[in-house]
Amino acid sequence: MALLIFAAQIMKQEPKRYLITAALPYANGLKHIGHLAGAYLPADTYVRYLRAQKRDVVFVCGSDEHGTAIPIQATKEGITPQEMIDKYHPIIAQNFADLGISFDIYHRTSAPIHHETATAFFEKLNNAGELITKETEQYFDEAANSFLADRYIKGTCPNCSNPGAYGDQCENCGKSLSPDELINPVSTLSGNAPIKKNTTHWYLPLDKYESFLREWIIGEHGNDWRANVVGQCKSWIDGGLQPRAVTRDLDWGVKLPASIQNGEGKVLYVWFDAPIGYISATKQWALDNGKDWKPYWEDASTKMVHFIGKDNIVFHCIIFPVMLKLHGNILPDNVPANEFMNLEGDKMSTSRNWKLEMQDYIDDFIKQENGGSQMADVLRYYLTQIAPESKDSEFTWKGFQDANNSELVSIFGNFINRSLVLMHKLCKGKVPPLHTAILDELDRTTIEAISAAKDKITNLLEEYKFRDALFEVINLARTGNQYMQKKEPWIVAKKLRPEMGDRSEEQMLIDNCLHICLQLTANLAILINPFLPFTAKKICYLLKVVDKILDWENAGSMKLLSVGYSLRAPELLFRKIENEEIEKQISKLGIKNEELRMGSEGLRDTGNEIQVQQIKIKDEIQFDDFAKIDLKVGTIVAAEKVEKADKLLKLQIDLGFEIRTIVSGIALHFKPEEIIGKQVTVVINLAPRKMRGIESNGMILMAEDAAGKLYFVHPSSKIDNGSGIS
Ligand code: B3M
Ligand code: ZN
Repeated sequence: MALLIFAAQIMKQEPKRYLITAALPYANGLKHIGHLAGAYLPADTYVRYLRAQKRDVVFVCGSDEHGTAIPIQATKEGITPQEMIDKYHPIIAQNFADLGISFDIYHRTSAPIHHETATAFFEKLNNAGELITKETEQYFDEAANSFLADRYIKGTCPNCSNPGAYGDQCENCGKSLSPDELINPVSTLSGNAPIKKNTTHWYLPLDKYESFLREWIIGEHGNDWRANVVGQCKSWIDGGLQPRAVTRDLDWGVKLPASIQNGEGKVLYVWFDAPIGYISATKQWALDNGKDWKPYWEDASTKMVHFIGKDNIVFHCIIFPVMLKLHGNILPDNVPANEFMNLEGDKMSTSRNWKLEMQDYIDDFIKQENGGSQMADVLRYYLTQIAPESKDSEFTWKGFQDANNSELVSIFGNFINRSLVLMHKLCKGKVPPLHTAILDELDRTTIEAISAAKDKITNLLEEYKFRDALFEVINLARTGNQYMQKKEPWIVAKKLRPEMGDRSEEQMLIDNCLHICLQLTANLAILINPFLPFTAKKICYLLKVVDKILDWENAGSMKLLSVGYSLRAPELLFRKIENEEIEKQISKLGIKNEELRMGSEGLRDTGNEIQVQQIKIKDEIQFDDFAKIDLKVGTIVAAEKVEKADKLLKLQIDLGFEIRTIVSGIALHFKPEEIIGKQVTVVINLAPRKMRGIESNGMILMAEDAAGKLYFVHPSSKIDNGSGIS
């Protein structure tokens, strides 16, 4: 009993230091706002809050540069894996910086310190007998003379029937897979069905740790971790854990140490080495800053939190914790994983090009500002407001515009702007005094609302409820607006009698109102700072106070601005977002889909016009690849515009044996009525795809001339619908 109480006391103690990690993105392409909203933005918000609390915190992230995702994408781009990671690592790092993601280090898993750390980790576990080796049959591509690890093998997902699932994961339903689970597996190297061949690998015997994991996750953290995280872990554990291979037959990755027998030609499984990347990043950060990295990973008084997306839960809650436990490290205190964020009615996806990349947003909104970062904060605001904390959420451009125009501009920005304008007009540009003798009920409740908001926001941030916390900040600004609206200092000013000077009751009422509004403004700077850091800085500038004021302990104070202090002339914190800007973004999504449909980089929106660039010749294919495409003649029997998508037409195509719905990106080129009756060539066995909520079942072929004009491809004379083309 005494021991229990003691343990509870230890648990309540404030951690001595914090180690915050955000999932290491693969350096194989640009990252989209779904990634940003999933892991990086909530992590950054939390870290900024901790820093404002003056806690000892290190925030680590970096590029994940191993795994089959890297060489596969490099082959597609016609470059080496090394060239690819060297290309994307700095771009992704800069994108994060432009959006205010304040990592203490953005490291790389290709760094020598990481290779050393990961090999030493493996060696320690292996030497201690914690790993087992097994010889098993694995898929092998004879034509390519290569084992088919992870993404080198594709097939149908046993869970959701997605025909393009990878050997390690289905990107459609998020299920983590092993190659053996795929239905109809195919090598992505040659397109052939693979054979099985014997090979030896090292395994982490997860089955031995089922009861430890159950006790730790469900027993210890069943109430303080998010329900979706606990739920996913529980179903994994209930399903029975199997030993998990932690090595691969590949040449790209962290090589097995020379001391390991039969380790030649093998590398660590990417999901073994990548989370160790958090450790090597901490080591590098410590080296760069003259610190000791060890307590962050070894001392129980460290609070470690992993911010990730839901597809990474099993790795961070089951596999990595077992590795950490066996290696003698601390375990995470929480893993606040987010669900997915959809975009305009459809799942965000890199492979289908349905996404908004950070880079696109930066180019279109932030670079336009000439050095300002107001628009970075607008994105941060909207993404936090719709954060998929408990269920999938949806980014829409209309929602983005509304969040900016009706909340940031009309509530938050408006309150601060009015406070400054009126202070300049009615209080000679100086912070007016507070006349306590005449404070009324409304003044008092408004003052109380400030410290109440601080308490609520603090508690919500401690519980990783960023959406709700941000709502409370805006609510405080709303309270400020209502207060000012009720006090109407501009009306009171009309009753001012000049002969009374500053001592008239009217002036004192005005003073009190603006004193409270200005102190509230300073409080808003502190409370908004973790979410919208650029805005917080701008408020400090307007109030002529140093950033030090943003320390969290200052929130709730009514003495942040000294009486008589002169403030800067007001400047708008946020600008209105116009309909045209939003429409342009929506139609860009249409163009992106069209690019994909054309299978080339042919079309690019350059802002004012659509330009045609040279079409690349794609890689050579075998006849068998071509023969997989089923082409048939059909006739367009109905066509209509797709709502809110300038580029898309919804077509009904008569194929003789059935009428198909196909969504096609040709609306800029043809009016619906002029194409009815036209014969077209249809790819009829293309996997169905949703566009704007409409399922498209195939694709029509189009030819494009040098000027970008489109033409239907059809037989030289009308023939029966359903006729084959080969
Ligand atoms: N690179 C997968 C991903 O980007 C993987 C995360 C590693 S975290 C250690 O979602
Ligand atoms: Zn699936």
